[in-house]
Amino acid sequence: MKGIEVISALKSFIDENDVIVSSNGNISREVFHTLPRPQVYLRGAMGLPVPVGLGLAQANPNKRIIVITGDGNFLMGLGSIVTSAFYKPKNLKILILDNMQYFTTGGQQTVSSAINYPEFLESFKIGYSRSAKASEDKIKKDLTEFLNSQTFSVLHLTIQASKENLENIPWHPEEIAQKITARLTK
Ligand SMILES: Cc1ncc(C[n+]2csc(CCOP(=O)(O)OP(=O)(O)O)c2C)c(N)n1
Repeated sequence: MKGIEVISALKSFIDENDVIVSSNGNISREVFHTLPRPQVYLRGAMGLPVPVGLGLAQANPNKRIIVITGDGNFLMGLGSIVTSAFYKPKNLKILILDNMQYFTTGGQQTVSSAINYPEFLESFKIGYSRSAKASEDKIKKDLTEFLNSQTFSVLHLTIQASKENLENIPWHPEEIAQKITARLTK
């Protein structure tokens, strides 16, 4: 499956109690054009989706925070998975969309292939973790288990790299921050 297909499949699982944090580049664009707005679209800032998601989850225990991150972003901010696994916020869900490349900047290879994700994630005793290839016939089941587990959860899905020629997000980061703050303080 392509990343945008996985993101589209998420649509029927989320509501206004959910806040999505998307990693910079292609994934933020796909989230912007596919899911309800506003969400936390990171722009420019690489490596930050998990740390930002962790902070939001701790500060907003009544919201479910769903981080959607590329493998490049995930690996750049890797330390924060350890912190997240230590605190295990029940309302934090991390979805890694792994195309094994920095797709946004031209498809340079990441070091994702050096990681055995099932063993790596299990080693932190994360409440729920699963690593699989994203597939049409399993995606609903995978998303249901991942999102319904009443614990800190990580789902690592390998995806097919794909470009959808989506327009850039027209909102400046400050505007994104204002819109999401308004949502969170409502
Ligand atoms: C610190 C830093 N280094 C490099 C970049 C340039 N950059 C923007 S997006 C991106 C690739 C992100 O890769 P990944 O998270 O795997 O997502 P994908 O593009 O594959 O969807 C890079 C290298 C940046 N914005 N910040």
